[in-house]
Amino acid sequence: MDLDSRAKAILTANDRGGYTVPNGRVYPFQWNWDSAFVALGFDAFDRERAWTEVETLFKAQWDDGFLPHIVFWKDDPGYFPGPSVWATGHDPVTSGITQPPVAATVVRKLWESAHAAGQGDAFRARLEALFPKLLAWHRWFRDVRDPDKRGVVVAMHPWETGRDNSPEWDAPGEPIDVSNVGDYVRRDTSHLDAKMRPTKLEYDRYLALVQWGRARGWDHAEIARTNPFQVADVGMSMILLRANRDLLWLAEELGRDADAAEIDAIIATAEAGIDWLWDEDRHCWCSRDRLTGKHSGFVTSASFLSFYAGLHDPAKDAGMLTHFERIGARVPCLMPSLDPDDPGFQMIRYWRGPVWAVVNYMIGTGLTECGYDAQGERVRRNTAELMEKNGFYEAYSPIDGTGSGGDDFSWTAAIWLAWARSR
Ligand code: 9WN
Repeated sequence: MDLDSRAKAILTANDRGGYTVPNGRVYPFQWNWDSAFVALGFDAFDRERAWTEVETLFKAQWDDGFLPHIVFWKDDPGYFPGPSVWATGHDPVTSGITQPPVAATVVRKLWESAHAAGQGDAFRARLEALFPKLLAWHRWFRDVRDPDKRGVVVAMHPWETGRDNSPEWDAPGEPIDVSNVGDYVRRDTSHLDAKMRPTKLEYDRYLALVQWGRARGWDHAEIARTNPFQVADVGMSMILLRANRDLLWLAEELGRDADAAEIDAIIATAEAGIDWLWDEDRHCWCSRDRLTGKHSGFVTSASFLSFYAGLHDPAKDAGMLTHFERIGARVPCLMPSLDPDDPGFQMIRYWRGPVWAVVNYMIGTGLTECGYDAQGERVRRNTAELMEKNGFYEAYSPIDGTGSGGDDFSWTAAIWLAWARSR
C-alpha cells in the first residue's frame, strides 16, 4: 500500500465515531492537541470528518472555557490514569488539565481549505459556532494561566505541555512531594518498552499533581495560586501566540470587531512580554520556572517555535538559526526533542531526544513563513524520510530514524497527509 493510503487507513482505523484515538492500544481516548492535528489529516480526504473531530473535542469544553487534555468518551482499562483517578465530575468525563492550544490555527486552516474548494458557504455556520468556543479557551489562558500578565502560558502539569518528560521540568518538579502518592500500576510500560517512557520518579510527580488538583476539586484559580509546579512553557506560549494571530484573522473574517480588538490586546501583551522566555546566557528560547524565575537553559524542539509564533527579532532569530545549524550537523533527522549536545540526550526516551512529526510541522512551517526556506524544507524532508523509511510511529530516533512509542499513530499519519508528503 502506498503511504497516502496507509495514512488514511490509520486515521480510519483509529476513528471511534466522531473522534480519533492517538493509538488504539496505548492511548484509547480523545486527546486535545492530537485531535486538532488529526483534523488536518482528515481534511486531505474528508472535509466533513475533519470539522467533526474538532467539534467533538469542544463538546467536552467546561463552562469557563477550559478545554481538557483527555476526553474519556468510553472507559478503557488500557490507560492509566483513567477517568476515576482524575475524578473531575464532568460530563463527559475529562481530565483536569489542558494541552497546547493548536485548535484555532487548525480551524483557520480548515476554513481556508473549505473556502478554496468553494465550500465556504457550507461551512460558515460551523465556523461561527466554533469561534466563540475557541475564544473562550484563549480567554481562559489569559485569565487563569498568565498571572503576571506576561503573555505566556504557565503550565501546572508536565502533561499540559505535551512534552511530558522534557528535562525542562526536572528542576521545577523537585518541590513536588511524592511521598504520599501510594501504589499504582502503570499501563504504558505494559504496551511499550520502559526504556522509551518516562521514569518512575516522573510518573510519581505526574500522579502527585493529579492528586493535588483533585483535592482542590479542579478549581483552576486555586490550583494556579498554590500548585507546587508552575512553569512558563515556551512551547505552549509560542503556540498560543500563533493561535491568537489565527483567531484574530478569523474574527476579522467573521466581522467580529469587538472580539478582534480583544484578541489584538492579547497579542500585544504577548509581544511585549514573551521575551521573558529568552535565555541570554544560552542564547535560546526556553521555558522558565515561575516560582524561582530560573530559565531551564535547555535547547529543545519547542525552542524553535518562535518562528511559528511569528516573532521577528533579528538577533534572536540568528541565535536560533545557529542552534539549528549546529544540531542539524550533529543528527541526520531534525528536530530532536532535546539538544543532542546535552549530556541528558537519549535517542529513544520520549521527550529527551526523539523527533515528533507534529512539532516538526510547526517548526518547519514557521521557518518557511519567516523566509528561512532551506531550513523549513530540511525539516519537512527529514519528517517525510522518517515516515517513508519506518512508517507512522509516535516518535523517531533523530540518529537512526527507528520508531519509538506507539505505531500506526494518528497524528503522525495526519502530518504526512497535511504537510510532509508535499513536494
Ligand atoms: C499524557 C497522546 C499524548 C500526546 C502527548 C504525549 C503523550 C500522554 C502519555 O501522548 O502524553 O498526555 O500518557 O504519555 O506526550 O503529547 O498528546 O498522543
